[in-house]
Amino acid sequence: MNKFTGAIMSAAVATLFATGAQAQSWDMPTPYSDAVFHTANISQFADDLRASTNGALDITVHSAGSLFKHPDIKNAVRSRQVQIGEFFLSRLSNEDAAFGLDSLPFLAASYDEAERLWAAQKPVITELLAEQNLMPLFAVPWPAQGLYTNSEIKSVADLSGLKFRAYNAALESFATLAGASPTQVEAPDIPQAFATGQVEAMITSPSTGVSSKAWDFLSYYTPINAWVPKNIVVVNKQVFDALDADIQAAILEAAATAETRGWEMSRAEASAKTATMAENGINVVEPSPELIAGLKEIGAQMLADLEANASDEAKAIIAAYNAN
Ligand code: PCA
Repeated sequence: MNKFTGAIMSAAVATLFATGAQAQSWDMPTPYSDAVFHTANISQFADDLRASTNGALDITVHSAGSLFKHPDIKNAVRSRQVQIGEFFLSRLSNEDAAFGLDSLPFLAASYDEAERLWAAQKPVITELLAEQNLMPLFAVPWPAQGLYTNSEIKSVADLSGLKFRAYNAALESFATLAGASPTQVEAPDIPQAFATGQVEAMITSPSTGVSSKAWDFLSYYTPINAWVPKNIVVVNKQVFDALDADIQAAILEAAATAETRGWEMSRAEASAKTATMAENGINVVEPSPELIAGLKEIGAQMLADLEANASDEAKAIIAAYNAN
């Protein structure tokens, strides 16, 4: 091949791979296992984008904390070690209470309330995350959080002294106010933490009860339905801003679809996974009015503490939420 035809061929190859030349391979760490609906939703999001961009954006999902541990995912996206990632939104409550409002007991306890809370949170959180060069793409709730124990819990007093698994600061406060002793344990480590006696009770969704096979180490589930916390997917803003407009549009479209699909999946999970637990021998016991009244007192205390110390942003979200 002479120089001339070589040059023509290179040009042809360059044209042929015009899309390929800009093809992006992204890594996406997530905290939860493949058995969890959030992970299924995110895999579908990645598939949708591979299809809608003709392969120009190829996202590899690294589930269950396999690439980065949950506490490190946000900073991995921030520092561009990865382009995109998922985490439990209320983990960031130590940065600003605005991030943690979906984990306050009985502030927003149904899906409809959770939707209204997210509408109030989203603009504020978008601004706060932009300060860290992060951009939210979509947020999806877990089913309402219920109580898992080894004996029937009739009032808050029955929680006293229990070694309690926690997943964020709000749940730690909640357990402490109930007289229990909280320990932070990531979702994939739940079976191990119960097996070794590190913890003996927890509050989480029926989804996580089933994915961790709660029936192997717990016998009662009390659907107190106290809050509806969310996972959020964020992309590095600098990475996003550098993309071609058509890829950006494809991402925003797939994200909107994933948010709608995720909320639907979550709603369907709540009853289906509670039924799975019952089938596997867990006693599903409706909470007594006394238990709920005691838990609501704790929630009111936590809200009062939060309002005494919270940022103006967090207070504005609560005001906007209550005004609707
Ligand atoms: N499952 C996750 C977060 C909330 C939930 O329902 C967990 O238990 O870690």
